[in-house]
Amino acid sequence: MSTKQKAYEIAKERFAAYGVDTDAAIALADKKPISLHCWQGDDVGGFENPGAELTGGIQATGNYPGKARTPDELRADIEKVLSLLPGEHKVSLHASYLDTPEKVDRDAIEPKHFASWVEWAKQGGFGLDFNQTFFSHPLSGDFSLSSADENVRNFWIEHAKRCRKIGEYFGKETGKTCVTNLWIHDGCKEAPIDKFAPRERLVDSLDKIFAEKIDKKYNKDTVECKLFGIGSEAYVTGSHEFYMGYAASRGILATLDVGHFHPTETISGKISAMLLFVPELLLHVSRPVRWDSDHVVIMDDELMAIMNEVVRGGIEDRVNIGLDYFDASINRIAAWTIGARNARKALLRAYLEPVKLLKDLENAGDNTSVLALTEELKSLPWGDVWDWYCESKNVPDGAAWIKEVKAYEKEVTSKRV
Ligand code: RNT
Ligand code: ZN
Repeated sequence: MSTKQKAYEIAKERFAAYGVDTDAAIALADKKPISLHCWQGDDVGGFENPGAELTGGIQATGNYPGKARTPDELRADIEKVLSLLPGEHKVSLHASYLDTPEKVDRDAIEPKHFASWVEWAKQGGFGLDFNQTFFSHPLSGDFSLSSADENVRNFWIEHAKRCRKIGEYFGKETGKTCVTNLWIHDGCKEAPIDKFAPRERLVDSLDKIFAEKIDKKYNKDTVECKLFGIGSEAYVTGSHEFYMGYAASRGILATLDVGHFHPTETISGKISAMLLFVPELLLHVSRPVRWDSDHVVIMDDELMAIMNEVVRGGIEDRVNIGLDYFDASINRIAAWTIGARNARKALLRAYLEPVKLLKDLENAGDNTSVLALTEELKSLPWGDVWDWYCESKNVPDGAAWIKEVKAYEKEVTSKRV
């Protein structure tokens, strides 16, 4: 028996004392898909124009060498990351990551431009998620779907409609539902006098985009709100209230990004309220440091609180988990791996909580015991359960995976110049 297995056997007994079945917790944490965001691999660059500037009020800082330059390189990098992660995954693509030798503008993209991604996903046995790309384009401007310029607005409406069809194609081909996320950067540096007009235009654009019914078995639509961005500090058309109302009234999904709220506002606190009014959520698991900085996800209080909410609420089937951050200052494969492992680790930890026991105590009005117990649970050996989970899936532990990433850097990414 390996050291990790021995430690696991002890941990198993410790958790059993609280009525927690660690084997069952591992199985549940393992099967919930986490969507890996393709854009960590190349600083949100995409493959339309090499070297194009990232716009839309988001920024990837750092110039660590070795970012992926082609779809093949990006796929190889993601495969490396996947080999270092336990559990089910999906891969989330942006429209700007199309794979075609032709020049195809955003209002002309078709499923065929993503065929190589689909073949790859089928081979890997994982699903794909999708995102319309409104930023980093000559027509992005300050406003896209809420633009006063009808030509600009129509261009983006067409783009968004096409993306839904690509999402449908992903769903049909992979056999796994695609979640297509719509985020626009629209907003301004100073508060406009007329705050209604852009929002009225956005409602109109969205209604046009979502007019075509697509089978939810293949594609589900979600809209992502935001508080501010660089250059849109004072006004964002697609605010939280805007999309909350829109998603609830249209019966579509809403996306909650950890970094899109005031610094003391948490998305973990919003999940139970939102799910009473929207059918499902997409979470953009990220880490904001003072602003929407998209730092690598670490094992912080909010990550644990998010996963606890998902498990305590028994809402796994209505919460889609995706990652969204981009750090170009450290090895990108490591950045991906750290965040994705942490998300899974926090999920496993949440499944190791004696939820029923805590709820019973709460319902009996024994808040003293609830607080005492939740604090005691923090030091149970959940790390031993995680380590055994990884070992049992042949996934390397910390020290070992870092070595693998370093070897890959030496052999592959450092040669990309
Ligand atoms: C931006 C949003 C959005 C993007 C990605 C690249 O603030 O969070 O989700 O990060 O689409
Ligand atoms: Zn996001």
